[in-house]
Amino acid sequence: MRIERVELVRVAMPLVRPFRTSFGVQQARDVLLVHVISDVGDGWGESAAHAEPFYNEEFTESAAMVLERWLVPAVLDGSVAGADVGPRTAQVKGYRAARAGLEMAVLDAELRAAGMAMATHLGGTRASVDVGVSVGITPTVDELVQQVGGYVDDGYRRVKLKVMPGWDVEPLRAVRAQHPDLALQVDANAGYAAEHADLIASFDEFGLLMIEQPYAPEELQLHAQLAARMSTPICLDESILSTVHTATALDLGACSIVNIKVGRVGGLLEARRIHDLCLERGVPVWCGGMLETGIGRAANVALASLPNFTFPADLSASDRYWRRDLTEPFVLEGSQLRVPTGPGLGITVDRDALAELGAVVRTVPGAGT
Ligand code: NPG
Repeated sequence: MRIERVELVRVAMPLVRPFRTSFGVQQARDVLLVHVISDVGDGWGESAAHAEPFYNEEFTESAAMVLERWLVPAVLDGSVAGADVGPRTAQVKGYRAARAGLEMAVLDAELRAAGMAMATHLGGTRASVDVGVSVGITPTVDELVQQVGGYVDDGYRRVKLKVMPGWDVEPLRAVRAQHPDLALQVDANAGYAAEHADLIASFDEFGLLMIEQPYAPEELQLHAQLAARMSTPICLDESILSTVHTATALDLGACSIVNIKVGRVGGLLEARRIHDLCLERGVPVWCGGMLETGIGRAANVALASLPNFTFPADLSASDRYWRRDLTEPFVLEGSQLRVPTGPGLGITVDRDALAELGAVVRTVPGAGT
């Protein structure tokens, strides 16, 4: 296809409740969408970058700028397919969430034109995927127990708790006491350091599915030491940026489960390569979330339908995040989300919702270029 222009759509989406992690609190998402207009039709993508560079280096403003100046111009010449976005933009280092948004939009346009669903294109094998809910840090343990209870009542059968030094054993004990059989896991977002090893090892008593990213992304040796002394599996998120990072982490014994996020690894196609590598090595994976709108969620659900996505995904129903999503809402069925079957991402972007939320559009190439 030939890409005529790309719209970078920025929209502030208030969350239904604030989301606190070890690195900060979010009240709203500064969402960046990529809308590709081509000779075969259009396509949508979402960049997972957040307003601040607190999860990793990227942030919405930087993602938008890199898209406008380098990534989009790299796909404006000649014929281009989704699979070309990575190679064509390889000169740009990092900015994986920005690149992932562009690749998603090009793939969406290509597959819409071909009449093929994203899940089919990626090799998905499931019609619905198991999902869980990620619960942020709350002002009190009572509020946490109440929130978890509410989500369990909604149907979620797997809960992930955010932990950090000072917010771990006590909340875990309280939630476990109320839900002895719940599939429970924790995520530290790199909030711990070497001196916390004994404390983290004590989480074994809670029968967790896994502990996600206790230490800083580069601390592969520390993760390996922890993995060697714990019965609870270690899962890596922030450490895993590519297939190479995955192979290195596995070789070192730094993790036995991998969280795959489209934005963190630079796109759906690299996500699939990591999935394939882990499948070959007998390592289960699951799909992480970055509080996406229905656009990014549709891509995540398609990815999570691949066979080695063994653990429930961090993909909740639209109403866990938004009063009004930017697409038809994703609805919980049991503890699952249905994989869209329509062409491309299989969703329709709600332009009225975008307009009501005051979305700002920049077109590349802009007038006069
Ligand atoms: O349901 O999309 C979701 C959120 C899942 O907890 C979640 N994401 O570190 O995995 C994470 C975390 C996150 C949230 C990261 C906000 C960055 C910002």
